[in-house]
Amino acid sequence: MYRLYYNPGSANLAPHMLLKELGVLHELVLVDQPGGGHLQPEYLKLNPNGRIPTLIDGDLVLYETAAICLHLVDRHPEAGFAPAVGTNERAEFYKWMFYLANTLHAELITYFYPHRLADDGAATAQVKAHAEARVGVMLDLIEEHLAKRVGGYLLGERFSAADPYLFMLSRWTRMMGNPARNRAHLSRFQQTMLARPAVKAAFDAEGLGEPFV
Ligand SMILES: N[C@@H](CCC(=O)N[C@@H](CS)C(=O)NCC(=O)O)C(=O)O
Repeated sequence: MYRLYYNPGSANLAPHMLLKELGVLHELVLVDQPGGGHLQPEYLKLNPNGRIPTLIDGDLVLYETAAICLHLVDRHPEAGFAPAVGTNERAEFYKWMFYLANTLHAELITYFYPHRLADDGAATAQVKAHAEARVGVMLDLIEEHLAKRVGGYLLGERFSAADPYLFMLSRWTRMMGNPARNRAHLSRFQQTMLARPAVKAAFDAEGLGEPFV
């Protein structure tokens, strides 16, 4: 049985949706992020970065969203949530997983925590505005990619573990001036994801209400 440490709607949502897609036994442990629960010694023993999520899989304690998603893919190859190792499709899958993790996710972290990169209010606002603009460019790039692909998922017709990750990140833009939903293909992608029963189950379990995206 897996155990996923979570805060509603946070970076845990991608691995959580994947667990639901896989239909495997898992329990959720709430970390009170607004109350600083992620910085308590008990949680820091699991994830010394004080970041959510962390996955427990038997003796394994794993943090980093992308690593957790890739581990779940590897543990359940029968689900086919990634193309075969050594294929061009697998390479493309890696490309999106890393792009999401170290480019879009990283920029969104800057957007949500701009005060870590600036000293005063004006500078913080500037960092946030720049991060929002850069996220917009990244969303445009993803939009162009989806427009070229038949099927609506990042890999085209094939659903993969990269899709819950993109979906989670795209919904984090919902308060921005030009959110992901303003782009036709990204909006269709979001609606396709929302129609998946596993996604609905994960939203329900985390208590996430409207607006979903
Ligand atoms: N690189 C980490 C980032 C995770 C992350 O930043 N999570 C946020 C919640 S969405 C968090 O824990 N923030 C608390 C903090 O930074 O103090 C990952 O992919 O797991």
